Amino acid sequence: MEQSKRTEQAMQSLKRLIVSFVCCLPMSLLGLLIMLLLIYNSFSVFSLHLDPIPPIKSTISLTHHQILHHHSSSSTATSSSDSDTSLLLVVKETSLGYVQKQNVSSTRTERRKRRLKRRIELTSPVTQRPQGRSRPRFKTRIKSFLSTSSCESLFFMTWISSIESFGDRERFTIESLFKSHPNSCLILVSNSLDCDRGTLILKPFTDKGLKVLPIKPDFAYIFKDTSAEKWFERLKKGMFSPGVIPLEQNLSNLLRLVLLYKFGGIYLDTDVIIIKPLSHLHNVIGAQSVDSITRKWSRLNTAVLIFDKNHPLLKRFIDEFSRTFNGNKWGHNGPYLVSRVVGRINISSSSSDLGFSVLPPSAFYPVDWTRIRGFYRAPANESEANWSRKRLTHLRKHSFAVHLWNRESKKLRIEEGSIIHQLMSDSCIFCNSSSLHFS
Ligand SMILES: *C1O[C@H](CO)[C@@H](O)[C@H](O)[C@@H]1NC(C)=O
Ligand SMILES: *[C@@H]1O[C@H](CO)[C@@H](O)[C@H](O)[C@H]1NC(C)=O
Ligand SMILES: *[C@@H]1O[C@H](CO)[C@@H](O)[C@H](O)[C@H]1NC(C)=O
Ligand SMILES: *[C@@H]1O[C@H](CO)[C@@H](O)[C@H](O)[C@H]1NC(C)=O
Ligand SMILES: *[C@@H]1O[C@H](CO)[C@@H](O)[C@H](O)[C@H]1NC(C)=O
Ligand SMILES: *[C@@H]1O[C@H](CO)[C@@H](O)[C@H](O)[C@H]1NC(C)=O
Repeated sequence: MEQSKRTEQAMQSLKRLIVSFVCCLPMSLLGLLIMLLLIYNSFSVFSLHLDPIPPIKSTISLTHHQILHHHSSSSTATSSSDSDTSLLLVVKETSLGYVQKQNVSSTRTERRKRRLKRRIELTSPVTQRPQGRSRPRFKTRIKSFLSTSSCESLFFMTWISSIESFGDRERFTIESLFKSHPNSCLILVSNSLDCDRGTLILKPFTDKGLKVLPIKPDFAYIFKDTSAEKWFERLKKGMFSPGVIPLEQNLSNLLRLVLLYKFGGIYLDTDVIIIKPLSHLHNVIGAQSVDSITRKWSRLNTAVLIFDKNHPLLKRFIDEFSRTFNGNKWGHNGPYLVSRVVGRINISSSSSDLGFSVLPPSAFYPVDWTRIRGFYRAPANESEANWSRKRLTHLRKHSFAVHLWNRESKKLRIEEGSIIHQLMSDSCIFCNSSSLHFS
């Protein structure tokens, strides 16, 4: 009796030990593993059979905002004057090149596969645990969060990266979100923030009564009943070969689409500052650039997405992702993907009503990534100060959010008096982010 109790206690503490180990295992290792899996996937996914897409429908529902016309080039009729679109086609048609199909019967591959499987089981309880525990846990946690939170609107962010790399600037996106939407809820889907350390990072928000839930993704559950399900099955079954880089971005591209498709709401990248409430926007995607001659959008972006649950456009995005995924090309599965899909929609066809709007760049992408640098610098003289003032007035009037293009801007210091500094001062809650300190 005594002994069995002691054994049980020992088992309990062992379990706790394993769980805490798994939780705080360096995410870089997990990232590396999944990435390697991805490489296998990138050549096997092309053999996926997918159901044909239903007939294309679309009509633009007007908001108070100026709506850009759809870029109505069919895939063959792209004019060479539109460099963005031609670039799109080039990207789309490049083949996988060096990735070779492996000889499955090779014992080396088999061994690799077994080793990988074992390591995934160790590092990722979420993706591998068969059914039972993890699935209902994700689902029930989200359900109970939503049912107890009375959310005015629902936000999603994803962080499929290490907890160490979640810094002040990422946290600031959350600050700006709650500044404009204090009664909303945020579901932060993350493989690294759903543990004690993550809870601590978010504690300033929860202490203020702001509703944020960090939750580990159960990909099998999230992707279920979409075309991403098969894609993910293949990813999981995949072998891995050494080489190539980050899965995070690719997976995050898919995750945002499926989360909105399943739950509906507002998706935000972690390098966005919200400057105005988004709550009255429905089913919108933002253009990041506009053709200077035709005034039609030339590229859409996915850093901010606002869609109802089960929206047919999201389904098309997901289908396109599953069908054309290419882990070797930057942007192919994100901004280029949505541009491809929306570009194929014929809005003049009157029978169509997908019901979504394309907002002009001023809505979410008021500054191009090539010019973001200027937003971080303090004005050097009077005429720059004048320009900066005008720009700010314009932003406050016409923009809902500012995408900061983290890839370009994360190393930039935020100078006092710069546009970004002033926007951050407007949108902060704690106003003590280290980015706002200038000693
Ligand atoms: C998936 O990974 C990236 C591209 O950014 C490649 O460099 C990786 O190269 C991969 N793709 C993405 C993110 O689309
Ligand atoms: C795979 O490897 C085995 C043994 O190494 C060989 O007999 C077989 O022909 C190979 N198959 C292919 C498709 O290369
Ligand atoms: C900012 O303030 C919050 C809430 O008062 C606090 O929890 C957090 O540690 C502070 N952060 C910094 C960087 O000082
Ligand atoms: C779009 O639809 C209209 C009306 O159905 C049709 O006349 C037109 O040819 C279509 N355009 C393209 C590019 O498919
Ligand atoms: C202000 O500074 C910019 C760049 O530093 C310079 O190009 C511009 O001529 C200056 N304007 C005036 C009025 O000094
Ligand atoms: C800046 O704006 C002020 C007031 O609007 C104006 O008087 C001044 O001439 C402007 N300075 C420059 C260098 O444009």
